[in-house]
Amino acid sequence: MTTDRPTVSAVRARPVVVPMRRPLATAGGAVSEAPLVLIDLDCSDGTVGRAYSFAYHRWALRPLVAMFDVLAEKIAGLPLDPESLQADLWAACRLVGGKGVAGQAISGLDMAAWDAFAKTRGEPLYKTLGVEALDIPAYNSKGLGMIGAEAAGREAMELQDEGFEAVKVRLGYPALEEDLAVVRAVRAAIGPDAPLMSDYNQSQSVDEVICRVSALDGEGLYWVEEPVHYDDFAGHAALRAAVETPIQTGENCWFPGEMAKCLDAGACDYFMPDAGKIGGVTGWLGAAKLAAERDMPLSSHLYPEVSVHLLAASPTRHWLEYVDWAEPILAAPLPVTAGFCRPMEKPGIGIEWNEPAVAEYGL
Ligand code: SMN
Ligand code: MG
Repeated sequence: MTTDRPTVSAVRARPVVVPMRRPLATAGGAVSEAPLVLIDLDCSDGTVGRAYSFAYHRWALRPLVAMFDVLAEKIAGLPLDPESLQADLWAACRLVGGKGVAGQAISGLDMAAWDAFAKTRGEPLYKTLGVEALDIPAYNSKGLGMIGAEAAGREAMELQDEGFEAVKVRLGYPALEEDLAVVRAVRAAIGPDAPLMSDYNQSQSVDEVICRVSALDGEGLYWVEEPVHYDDFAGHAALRAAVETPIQTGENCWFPGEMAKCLDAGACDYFMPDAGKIGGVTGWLGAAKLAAERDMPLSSHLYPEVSVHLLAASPTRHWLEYVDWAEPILAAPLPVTAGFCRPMEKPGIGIEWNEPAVAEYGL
């Protein structure tokens, strides 16, 4: 029992819809604005833990906020011990289940609790996790939705000009020839050596994607992400056996338990947890341990501000996905220097709200 710690006194979960500079059309659905839930976790000593949760769609904000509100009641008055708070939230959700908005709320509360905990120690999160700050290679994922070959070539250069070498392109056009044309246009724009990631957003059947990735094998893609439905692990493995391009997946796996099933099935060459679905910081630490045991390169999905700390704490760290979708409501964005990001030196994750912007975009 950790009686010397402050306790959780209240949680505020505020919905905002932040405009996106480059709306992202993916083969799994369009994201044209960033719907976020901003979490403030107040503690008895005045510390405030902050994190946000990405809701994907505006319509998903209401149930997500409601889930934050009801789960917050389960931890009010308890000591600020992030791992034991997550255990309590899991116990509360055992019958409901821990996927969907429940899983996102558990993960978001966990991130806010770790932020508060690191702040009570007066140190950045990476230090609380017992590691050093590191420069993590980042790819620019802020654009290259499904916009066609010509526009994709132009946009790829813009994305590089923002200070990155590596970029990610979304695929899954109606015909294979279009996927090929887009990849070739982007490659011609970024040069032969720049890492080029690609993402099918769960859109293909196993047979179709074997055909497509076989055709793309000679194009030098760094990885092909989520080729089929995220939990068709056997389908991922069948593709992997048939092609040479590395397979990346994981952004939709719930908590380390589902990740373990994915890895057991031999579904991927690389894995990319989403901090908002893998169980926040606590879940990520479990994912990092699993990845280390199996020598599995680990990249992040969204949430660059917290993920840069988490990758520093991951022995098999690989790439940080850089998006700027929360930037308008943050007091300061995560800096990028020549394609690398480093955890911020502020206490906790390093997230502060830009309150006038929050008021402007709040619902
Ligand atoms: C993605 C991210 C966020 C919303 C939609 C799609 C994409 C990615 O899968 O990996 O960046
Ligand atoms: Mg993806």
